[in-house]
Amino acid sequence: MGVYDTLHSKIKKKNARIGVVGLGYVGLPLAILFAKKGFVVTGFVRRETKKVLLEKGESGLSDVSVDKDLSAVIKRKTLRVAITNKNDLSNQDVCIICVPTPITEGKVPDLQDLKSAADVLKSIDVTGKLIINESTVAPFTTREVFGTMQGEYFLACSPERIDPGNKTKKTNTIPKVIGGVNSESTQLAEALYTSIMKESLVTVSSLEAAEMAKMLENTYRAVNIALVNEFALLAEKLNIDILEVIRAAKTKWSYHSHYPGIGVGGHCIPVDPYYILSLADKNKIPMHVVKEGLLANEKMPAFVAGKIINNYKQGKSVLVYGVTYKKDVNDIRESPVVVLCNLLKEKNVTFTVYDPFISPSVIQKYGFIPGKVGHADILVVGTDHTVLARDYEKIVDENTIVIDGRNFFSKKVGKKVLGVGRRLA
Ligand code: SAJ
Repeated sequence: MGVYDTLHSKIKKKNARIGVVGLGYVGLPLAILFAKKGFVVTGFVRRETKKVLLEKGESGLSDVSVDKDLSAVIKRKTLRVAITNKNDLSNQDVCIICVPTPITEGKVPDLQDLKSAADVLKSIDVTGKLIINESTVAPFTTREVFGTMQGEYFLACSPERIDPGNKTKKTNTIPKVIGGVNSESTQLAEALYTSIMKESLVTVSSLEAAEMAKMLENTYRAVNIALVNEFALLAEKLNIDILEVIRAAKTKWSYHSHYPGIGVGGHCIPVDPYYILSLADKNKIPMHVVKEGLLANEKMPAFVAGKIINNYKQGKSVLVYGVTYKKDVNDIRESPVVVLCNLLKEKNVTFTVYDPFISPSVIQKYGFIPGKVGHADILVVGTDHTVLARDYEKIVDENTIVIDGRNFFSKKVGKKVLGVGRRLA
């Protein structure tokens, strides 16, 4: 039997040993799904501290249901955790790469984690293996980074589509795009994911089509958020309520709602478009809409900071409630609220920061003073955590000014609510 048939049979019989490189919010749920389906899975991490936590059933993710599932598969030994090493990797039949692909300070792709994973694979004979890249990259990256391994192997790209904090959309309930370097690779990846998916598999003709689809879907979101942020700035000037306008606009079938706010955070939406911009620049194709959209989003923290400064004077207590990049997650990466807080510090505004999902020590690590849920003269809504609906009553009295960075409040509270593109006075 040839290498293709051998691997295909192993996958169909669930005998294929699966390695998942990177056990974060993408890799860990994926590894658990395969382990729960009966595959023997090895999860690879870089740090011993992370390995110890995972073996104790501690995922570190906001979604606590992951911890329960993790403990079960660790106990059943269908998932084991290893520090990335060539021996264990060479024992895998499938290697799925789920490592971060951030951008540098200079907003260019940072592929060091991806290349580190590839370097280990390059040091072994990958004959008969299926390598899948789930990390978000621009077209041709998967081919460049993983396309020159030793041996007769298979290569596919299936960009992750996780929505952290989303209780309904899970790894296997979101349609999954798959593109292979050749049809055999696509078919093997399809056979693999079929075993865990409850939603459709969307096969495309190449690695690059899969990579480009991910770039388009996330850049679409970034640019449409920018559009509504720009409309919010004008609406505010014209004393028109942007949320009322959106409610009306979305009655049109072809309008897809996005909402203005303090800014765009996370490791996807403000980051991924810079990958396609970098490729476009190399190919001398200007993408003005993308570039300007990202800049428009990046101006939002300063816009909201301006409202705070205009209403602040020394001695007034200011509480920034919520510092994570979006509601009900414990992730602070690329958070626009961090940008806002640093702007306030530059302007000598005294404030404290409270977030139900972030410990005071982490808040201190970012250089801010941890606060608590208690009366404030100015309440700044940095993140619209669900629990704010309960907490705000302890913060707001009739004289409190609310700077609502996420348009959380639908009715006036305190003295007035200054939102983004709306005010409730
Ligand atoms: N945001 C707005 N206005 C909006 C929507 C979001 O300002 O209308 C802000 C959020 O507050 C956050 C940032 O943008 O700071 C990103 O929000 P997000 O809901 O897109 O959150 P993410 O980064 O967790 O996006 C994930 C992404 N998943 C992947 O990249 C695999 C993204 O593709 C999804 O579109 C998104 O979930 C989703 O649809 O929920």
